[in-house]
Amino acid sequence: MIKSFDKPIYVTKPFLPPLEKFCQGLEEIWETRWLTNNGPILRRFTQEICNFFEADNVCLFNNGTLALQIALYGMGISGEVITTPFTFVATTHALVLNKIKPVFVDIEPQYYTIDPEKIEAAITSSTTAILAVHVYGHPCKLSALTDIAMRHNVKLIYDAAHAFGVKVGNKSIAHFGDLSMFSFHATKPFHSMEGGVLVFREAGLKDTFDYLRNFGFKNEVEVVMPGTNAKMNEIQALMGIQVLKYLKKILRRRAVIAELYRERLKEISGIRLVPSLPADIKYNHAYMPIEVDELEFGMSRDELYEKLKHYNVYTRRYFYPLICDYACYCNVSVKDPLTVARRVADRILTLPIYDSLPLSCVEAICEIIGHLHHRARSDPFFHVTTSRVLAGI
Ligand code: T4K
Repeated sequence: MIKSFDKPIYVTKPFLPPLEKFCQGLEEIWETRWLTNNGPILRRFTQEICNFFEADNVCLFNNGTLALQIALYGMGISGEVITTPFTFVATTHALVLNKIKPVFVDIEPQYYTIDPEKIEAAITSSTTAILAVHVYGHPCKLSALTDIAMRHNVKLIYDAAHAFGVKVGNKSIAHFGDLSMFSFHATKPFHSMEGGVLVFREAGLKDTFDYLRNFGFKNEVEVVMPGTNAKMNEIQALMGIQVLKYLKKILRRRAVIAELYRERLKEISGIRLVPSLPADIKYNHAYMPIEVDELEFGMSRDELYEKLKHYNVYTRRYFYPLICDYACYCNVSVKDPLTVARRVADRILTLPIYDSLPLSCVEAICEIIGHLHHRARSDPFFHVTTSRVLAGI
């Protein structure tokens, strides 16, 4: 008898530092009464992030979306930008809110990152940049993208929201392209509750980003450009400092969980796992994506998603629908047929993964998936009940 979980298992659960340690940190804030506006804890956190990335050009923000929006604005990106439709909607919003036209091209089928072969055909005289996404933390095709960006003299910007802690060789992934944005949202392996950071090549952009996140102030009396308020506060910075201490442990644990999923799911027909990343990549296991092949598995991705809820397992369909299919973007003309992106968006499911997820739960989730597969293949009434559930009957 396959049992359901007593409590819901969500796709993620944020790591939290020991409460007493966090309270000790709060005492400093209570003493200084410095809550935001480039306080001492933010300055300390910024230094730690510089050390982490081994980079000088770093600027922290109150979330990743504003960081990306400001990056595009501060770099003067305009016209058209070639990007992926298989991402979180914030990637495209950051372009459109800057009055930039997103030009969607397809993804590659292995790791779901933008397909370099599709980019060149989409470049026009209005193209100013490529905005690629290290989706799920999978590194994009870095050298192919660098080559295209250089040959066409366009900027190469990475939405690295998922990729904190990812390394290529011994180098942080932040060292590729002109700029990378990492999200520190609560749902990420590393977080500061909300937050984000830009890591960039051109030192001259540092002042611009600092001004833009703080109303354009250069000093008390000079406003040098129109800016917004995108500052990280002291409590976010405190959370960031404390979570950073545990990063290695968090990533090690996620690797163990992912390995167990892979081991248990590899034999289930109709479940496709992402191929292991090349040996020189240090991966962060930010997500646990699988593809569901309806014919082989015996039920569709949506049926599986619904059925798992009956067992108290709340997976997510990151990233379905494709961005270009959202109501607010369906008027954007898309020339690429997006064959791979469409297939993947219809089949993708991200399973629960977080450092505190017990291995016994991973075993149980895989057992439930195996059981559902078996029933879908052998029980003639299974699909009838599932379609009633999907139709809300
Ligand atoms: N670019 C990309 C490629 C991104 O994926 C994102 C964000 C961004 C840019 C923008 O970065 P930020 O501005 O967010 O820094 C979540 C996150 O809010 C979002 O950060 C993330 N990507 C996106 C992929 O996922 P939702 O609406 O799906 O999350 P939500 O609230 O449904 O949370 C998922 C599950 O996590 C919940 O069912 C339970 C658990 N959870 C969540 C929160 C917030 C907790 O246990 N505790 C929590 O505090 O967007």
